[in-house]
Formats: sequence, structure tokens, C-alpha cells
Amino acid sequence: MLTREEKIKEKSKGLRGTITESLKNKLYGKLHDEDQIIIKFHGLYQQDDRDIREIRSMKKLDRLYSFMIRLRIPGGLINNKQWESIHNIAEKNSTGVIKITTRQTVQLHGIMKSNIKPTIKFFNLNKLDSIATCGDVNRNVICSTYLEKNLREKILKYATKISNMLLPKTRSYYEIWLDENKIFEKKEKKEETDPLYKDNYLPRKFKIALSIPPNNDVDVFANDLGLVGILEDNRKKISGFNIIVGGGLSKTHGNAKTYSRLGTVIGYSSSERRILKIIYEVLTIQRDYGNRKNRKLSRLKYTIDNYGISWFKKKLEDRIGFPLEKEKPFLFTERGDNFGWKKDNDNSWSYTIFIENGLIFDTEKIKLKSALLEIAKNSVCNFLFTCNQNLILIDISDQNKEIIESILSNYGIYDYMNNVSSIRKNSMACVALNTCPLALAEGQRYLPKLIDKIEIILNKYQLEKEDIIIRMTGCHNGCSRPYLSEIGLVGLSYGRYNLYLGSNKEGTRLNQLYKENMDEASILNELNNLFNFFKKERLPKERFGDFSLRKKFINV
Ligand code: SRM
Ligand code: SF4
Repeated sequence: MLTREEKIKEKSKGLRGTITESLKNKLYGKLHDEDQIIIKFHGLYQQDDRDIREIRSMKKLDRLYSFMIRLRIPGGLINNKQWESIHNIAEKNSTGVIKITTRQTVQLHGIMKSNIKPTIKFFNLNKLDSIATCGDVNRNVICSTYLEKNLREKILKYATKISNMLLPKTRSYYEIWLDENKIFEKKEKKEETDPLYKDNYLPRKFKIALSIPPNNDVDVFANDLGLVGILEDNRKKISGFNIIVGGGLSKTHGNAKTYSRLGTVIGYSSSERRILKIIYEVLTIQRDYGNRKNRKLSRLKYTIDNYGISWFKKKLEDRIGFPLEKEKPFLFTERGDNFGWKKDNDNSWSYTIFIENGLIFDTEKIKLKSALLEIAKNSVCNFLFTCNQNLILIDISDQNKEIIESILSNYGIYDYMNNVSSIRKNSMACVALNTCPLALAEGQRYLPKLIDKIEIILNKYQLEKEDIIIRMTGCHNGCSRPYLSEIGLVGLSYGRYNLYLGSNKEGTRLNQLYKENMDEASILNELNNLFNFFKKERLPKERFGDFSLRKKFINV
């Protein structure tokens, strides 16, 4: 039997549902049940404050509903005016905290129903939208950030082109949120015919990443479709891309049919026209063959494993009408962000700021949000988000560098950056509580405090300079990609986590479950023993993830 979501998509009248009516209802802070599914395709999520759910329920009050909006920013690049607009609308209509996500964009939480429309209108005035940042469609397309300027520009163009090519054709977003004429009611449905998504869209979300070695900062193997740029002419030109399919990280506790999977390289292709054709047809295959009866098993990785990789490649070649070329060799050697000042090959400067779990707000000592607003107001750079939830200020001239330096210094950012430990700089956590409806445990609110304690242990063994990738999620879904970390903590229930060990620096190896159901004391005790052993027995320059594998803490 088809899932509930399939039926809702099909009868949604081009992703309209009854959203307009739902919005008019002033009695409730929530939307009609089915509209809660449809708004996801518009980049919105209905949520409630889980911290006060129980108290409100005891008082016989309904949940405190609000909405999260996620922007579509292919490749993560915006200009200073756009940053200002995000800042201003965050202040006015949301909690005020700006969250950089693990997919190179930003989201705002706590938007009341009546404020959704003004928020989207304001974004639209600043050339920002939230179309297709959620739902069963292609999501925000991500791409490598640490590249020579000419390559960065090229790959960003690809990301934007791919994102635009794969947008749903329905005008419902413009109609509902921006008051465009009601196209559907004017019987102009034909104009909206969507040859890619048709009426049922994809069976599930779809994710695309583009990367150019040596830095795999996008975690390209974690995506449904990954493209690895192959360079020629002394890194001046992208000659084509290797095609990687079937990556995905989520698995469900206790459901052995679900698993994390790294993408498989199936070949190479060169011209842009061909690459776009390949991408498009990978989506049509997933549309036609993906599982629509069980959403737990509907991502492309399961379609591929169900039918076989040879079947998939053959089907793809049939649909594109040309054979894939043999894959080209490539090598990733790193995955992290390069913090601080760097000179680009066009002589402009960039500055990467570590932003813990992507959360931008002011504290008494570190006025990050104010600093970024002042930088934006000075029109001295562009803003580039990384897939590690950090921010790069780019395109800075020598003169403007001085302005930025003085702002970073005055607002406490330099002091902060100088004092952040290596493990913290390599950390990521997902949103989890109090807004994520799927969270079983804490994520971004807890990891910083746990790292305070882990730092003490690392110092004890003089390991404080080690780059150890640590990632935490509030549940098995893997939003901060914990299954690609050297220490992965995956929420099981409140205060309890499964501990994973053994991924590598480059993100080409999944980690493995080491111990289950651990509370804070047992996590710290276990890490203490492991770090002690690591200190004594590691090989020169050996990473903690590789050590975990060599010493067989995990079986691979
Ligand atoms: Fe995610 C669902 C947050 C990246 C796998 N994710 C959610 C929801 C929307 C919960 C929900 O369905 O209502 C979370 C919203 C929390 C909140 O309150 O804001 C949420 N995911 C996030 C973000 C914000 C985490 C972060 O702290 O940065 C990331 C937003 C990325 C973006 O801008 O688009 C985010 N999510 C990821 C990633 C990482 C990635 O894509 O590189 C993954 C693992 C990779 C993958 O897809 O396999 C991921 N999120 C999921 C899943 C499991 C999907 C599956 O195949 O089963 C869910 C649940 C679902 O879809 O049913 C989910
Ligand atoms: Fe929510 Fe789980 Fe994703 Fe964390 S990993 S944001 S808890 S769905």
C-alpha cells in the first residue's frame, strides 16, 4: 500500500493543499494535518517547543506551535545585503538565532504562523527563497568551498544550474506566499506540468553534492548523487565529473533493514550538457523505481541495492542515450575547514570563522551576530557557508581586510578563535531538542558541554592538538553525519548515546558501532581509556579513527 505521504502529494493540487485556508485560521497556531506535509516542499516545518510540551499538556493547553524556515542557497554563497536581510528578519520574526546547517544554508526557528508570509516576502525582496529545501524533491545543492577562486566560481555555477533545473515547476510557492495570481484556479494547470516530478514527486528526499579534491568538505559519499570534479590544465579547468550514486547515512535504531551507505562511483562524463542529463535521469530512475510503500526504505541507496548497481548503470545509460566513461582517479586528503585568514589566488582574502554547531547569536563576550551585521553593513565581503556549519567571509580586498580585522577584534571573535580547541573545531551537532520532533536526545545544546569535559581528558594525555572529528546527533537520522566521524555519538534516549568509532580524515570510510546506550559518565570513562591507549600505542601521526580500526575496536 502506498504511504500516506504519497496520497497527500498526489491530491495536493501542485503542492497547494489547503495551505491558504490553514493560514487564515486564526484560532490555531498550526496548519491542517496534510498541509504540514505539503509545506515541507516550500521549505517550512511545523514544530513545537518540546521543552514545554508536558507542562502545557498538564495545563490542558495545546502545544506551542511555530515554524522553521530553511533557505535554498546552492553552494552556500550570499552577498552582504542578503546577510543583512537574514539578520533583520531573524530579529523580527524568529528566535533571533541564525543556524547554519550541515548542507551549507541557514534556517530560522520559532516563526509564528502569521509571520510566515511576511518572512518569505521579505526574503523574496532580497532574492532569497526556500523552495524545495525539504520534501520529496532535490534539496539544497552543496559544493566544495576551499578552492581557487576560478574553480569556486565554476562549481558554484554548476550547483546553481543543477538546483534550478531540479526545482518543482508548480507556481504554488509564488501564489501562496507572494500573492501571485492563482494559476491553478485559472485552469492554467498545463503550464505547471512537471515532467520530472509529475504529481507524486520523488519517493523521498534527494541530495546532491559537488566536490573538487583534495578537500571533501561536502562529505560527497553521503549524498544520493555525488559529483567529483576532475581537473586539468594545472587545476585551471574542470574537465568533467566522476559520478557517485547511492550515498545516504540514516539508519533506524532496531531496524536491521536500514543502513548507512557510501555512494558508489559508476563512471565519468565530461560535457556540461551530458552531466546535467545524467543528473536529471538519475532522478527519473529514482522517481520510477524508488519504494513508495515504505519511507524507511525509499532513498536511492535502497533502490540501487534492491535492483543492483549494474542494473542501475544500464538503466541510466539507456535513459541518457550514451555510455558513461571509465571513472578517473581522484584523491581526497582532508575534510575540515581552514580557519583564519587565507589569500586566494586572485589576491583577495578570506576568513573562516568557527561557529559552534552553526549557531549565530551574541553572548556577553563574543558578539558574533553583531560583528557579522557590522561587517555586512560595511559591504566588505560576501558570505559563504560551509558544510561543517561554519562561515567564510570571502572576496576581501587588502583595504577591507583591515576593516574586518578591526570588527573581529572589537567584537571578541579573534580572542574566541584563538582559544577554541582542535576537537571543538572538528565538532558538529544537529539541532535536536527543543525543536526537532524526531529527537530522542540532545544535540547542539549538549555537545559543547560534553566537549568541555573531553578537552580535560585530551589535555591529560597531551592530545589537545589532535584533530579528532567528533559529531553528535539527537537520533539515528544522522543530520550532522555522525556515521562519518572518528567519534560519533548517536542519541538513543534522553541522556543516552550509542558510541561509534573509526571513520577517517577524508570521509571515505563509515565508522562502526563500538558501544551502546552510554550515559555521560560512561562516555567519558570510555574515552579516557581509549585516549590513554591511543597516547601509548599510536603510530607517528596516526589519526584516532585509523587507530580505532588498526586496534580492532571495531570490526570492518
Ligand atoms: Fe536532517 C529530518 C535537521 C541534514 C538526515 N533533519 C530532519 C528534520 C527536518 C526533522 C523533521 O523531519 O521534522 C530536522 C529539523 C530539526 C530542526 O528543528 O531544525 C533536520 N538535517 C537537519 C539539519 C538542520 C541539521 C543541522 O543541525 O545542521 C540539516 C539541514 C540540512 C539542509 O540544510 O538541508 C540536516 N539530515 C541532514 C543530513 C546531512 C546531510 O544531508 O549531509 C542527513 C544525513 C544524510 C542523509 O540524508 O542520509 C539528514 N534528516 C535526515 C533524516 C533521515 C533521512 C533518511 O534517509 O531516512 C531525517 C528524517 C526523515 O527524513 O524522515 C531528517
Ligand atoms: Fe532531529 Fe535526529 Fe536530525 Fe538531530 S539527527 S536534527 S534529532 S532528525
